[in-house]
Amino acid sequence: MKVLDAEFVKGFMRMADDGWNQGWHERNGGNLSYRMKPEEVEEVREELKPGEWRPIGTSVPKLAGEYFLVTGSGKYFRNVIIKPEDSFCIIELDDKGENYRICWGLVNGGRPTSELPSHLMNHEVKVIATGGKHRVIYHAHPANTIALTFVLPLTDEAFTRELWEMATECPVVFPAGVGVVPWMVPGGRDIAVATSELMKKYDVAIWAHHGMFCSGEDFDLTFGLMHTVEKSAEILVKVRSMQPYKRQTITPDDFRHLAVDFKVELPEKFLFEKEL
Ligand code: 2HA
Ligand code: ZN
Repeated sequence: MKVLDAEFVKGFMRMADDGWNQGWHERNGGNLSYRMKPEEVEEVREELKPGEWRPIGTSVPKLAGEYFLVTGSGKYFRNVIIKPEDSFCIIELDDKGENYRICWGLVNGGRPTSELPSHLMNHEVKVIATGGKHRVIYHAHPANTIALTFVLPLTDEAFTRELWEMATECPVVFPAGVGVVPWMVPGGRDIAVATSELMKKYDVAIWAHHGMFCSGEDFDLTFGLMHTVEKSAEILVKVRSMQPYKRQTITPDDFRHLAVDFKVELPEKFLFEKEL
């Protein structure tokens, strides 16, 4: 089968285009990766033409030999649906998880996303944490979430609690909470290590003054997670723009009752007493 006819590739392209339409991908902002299933590799095998091995910039031994769909460095999400073979690629990892080679795509040259170390280290952590269920890692620049990194304390507790309070579905959609990475230079191993540490506990990591990473089982769940967090952030931005404090909100006991009815575990460390 042709790569562009495969269902998982169509899902990848649709998600990239959805992100573009949300306004989360100015210029070449953001990146997306998908860990392919063995049967999906076989489905498109006829079109795979391995190039030269190149270093990943970190080591992900648990992902040795795996194949990924990844957006290209410097490529625009806006162009994914009209120039797919120029905008993303399929890469294969070597048997140590230290090098990759491009097997399809990026026909006009280029390399995978500058955030490849963060993507692959997050994938590795999630393979272990979810027994291989999670396959999608998504990075975007949603404006409201970024805005909050200028006004809230840069702690997992502050962000989780505020985001949970702004929409009742939030604690059900991300019951483990969200992690926060302080400002760091993007693109390298250090920020990848910091992010993947948080991904051991959470499916969402917020990069201060930069954007967000989400992990999920499939394109719908991962896009939906980013969308839910960003919508909640938008509501908080609106509320804070009207007045500095909330008049009323969802209380710690409300969350405890919700947890029982919706059968989710909400860590007590996020249910502290605080000002509105
Ligand atoms: O330009 O978003 O973090 C791609 C990015 C880098
Ligand atoms: Zn970014």
